[in-house]
Amino acid sequence: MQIVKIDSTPFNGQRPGTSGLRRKVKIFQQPHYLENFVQSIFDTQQPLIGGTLVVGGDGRYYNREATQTILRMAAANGVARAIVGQGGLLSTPALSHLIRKHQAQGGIVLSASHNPGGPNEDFGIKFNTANGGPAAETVTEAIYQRTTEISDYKTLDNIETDLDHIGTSRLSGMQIEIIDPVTDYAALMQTLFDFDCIRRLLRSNHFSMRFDAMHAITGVYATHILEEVLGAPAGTVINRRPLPDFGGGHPDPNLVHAHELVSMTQGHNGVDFAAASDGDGDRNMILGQNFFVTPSDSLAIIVANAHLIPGYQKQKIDGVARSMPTSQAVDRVAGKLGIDCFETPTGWKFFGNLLDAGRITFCGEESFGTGSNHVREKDGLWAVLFWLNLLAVKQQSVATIVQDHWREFGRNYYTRHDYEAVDKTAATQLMQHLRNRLEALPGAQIEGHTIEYADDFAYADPVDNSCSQHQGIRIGFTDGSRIIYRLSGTGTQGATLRVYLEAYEAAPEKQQQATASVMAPFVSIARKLAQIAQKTGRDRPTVIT
Ligand code: G16
Repeated sequence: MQIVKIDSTPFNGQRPGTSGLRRKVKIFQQPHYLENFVQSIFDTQQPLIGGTLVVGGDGRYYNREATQTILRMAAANGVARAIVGQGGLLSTPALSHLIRKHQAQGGIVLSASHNPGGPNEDFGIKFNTANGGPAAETVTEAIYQRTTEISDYKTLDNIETDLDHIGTSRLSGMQIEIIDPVTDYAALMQTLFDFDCIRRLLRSNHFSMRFDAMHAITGVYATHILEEVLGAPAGTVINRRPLPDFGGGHPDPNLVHAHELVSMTQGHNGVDFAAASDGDGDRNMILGQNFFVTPSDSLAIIVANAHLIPGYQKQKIDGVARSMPTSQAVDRVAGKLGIDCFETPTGWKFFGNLLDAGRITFCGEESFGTGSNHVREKDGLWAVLFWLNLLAVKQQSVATIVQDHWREFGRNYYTRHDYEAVDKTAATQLMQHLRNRLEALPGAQIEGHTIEYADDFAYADPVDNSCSQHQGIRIGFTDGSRIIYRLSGTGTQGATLRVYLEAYEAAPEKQQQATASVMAPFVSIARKLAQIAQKTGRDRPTVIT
């Protein structure tokens, strides 16, 4: 096995977005494209040399080829030990756990998350640091800078690793351990939740559930944990087989893309509980019979009920954090518990420092992400198990738990409108137009609502004092409602404008209205304020969640 140095030249645009570098598969398949990015990781992350690297992905098209490329390059660059999920598979939270468990120096996640997969769809690569979490902006920026000046990369002469058999082998000087992707993660879940209690619920004749793996990575994890360990009836996990193109679907657990699952919850015979996860297993959607739990509410309810769950009974709840566009429901819970509540920019990487410093125990985002200090990624199945444990303890329906929560804390009605594949220049101009108006907005009255504040969100990390600017436009009204505008950092086509809308209702008798009708006035204000139709040519959003 010979180490070879291959000449290369930089590619434009290898700056990671909200969560790693996501591009069309065809772009990644260009000679040297993936290699340049991987070499830039090794060139800038010195502890990996002589250290341990964890590698795995969500099984999407190009996962295996990329795994082989990374292993050859890791060996050629002097990594001492690589831990790889069997078949090149690892869910994102499981990979985070493995980094922490083995005190690895980092990990590489191969995923474009909820984006579709296949030869004409998306692929992605993300570097996680030794804490198990997505690399901070300073790290991703250093990797990006390196991609702009790279002139060669190191690899091994064409050699393939057997990814399918569990065991240890050597590749040049590097030890490769192929491990079962599920075992360690399942063991971690068992330390947090009352499996006996959940088992009784799942085996009861009065309870029915479905989990939709959307032909993505959690099929493997959910089948083992829910059906084999917890005894849920066979068939509880649907779309369980991970496929390179996710069966042609969009592995995004929301009301639009998980419609098959949603229909199973509807009507008198609808299942009592349903949940779905995304491509790489870090997102979750929670449903009850005829009931959808918004991710923002789910976070608030998890925090409010943590004392009922074994893994969190034992620890003090340090604080919570939510991304800025996530509803303020959790703020109210934090207020009542007397704990800190941090508002961070969109992107799980912003929770890392707070978790590492013990400032927060739970965190979450409106984008179907919830997690805790057990790993440094959001964790789809963890959220599902949390809810199952809660249902088992409370012996109430999902709807009752949520509605009781609203009665106690008030309800934050919430919706998000996405305008996808918008012309990039038009989207940038729209944001700039809003920025230009910010100073004039406070005090203005629009359609009967008074604007209290308007700003361009900036975040100063309380742990390392790093500052992140331009993280979205926030417009807050005197009645507690908000409109947020942001451009997505995960799309691969044009720009995606996200408009997040939230309205607070304290009165229980007004908490049962349809979200669309409560939000309608704010949708109208949001469109007018940003001149969405004029600037983007779109008179309606592509996706409403
Ligand atoms: C990623 C990030 C999340 C973020 C989401 C949406 O999730 O990890 O923190 O909320 O993207 O980001 P954006 O609004 O910029 O598209 P995932 O599940 O795609 O890795």
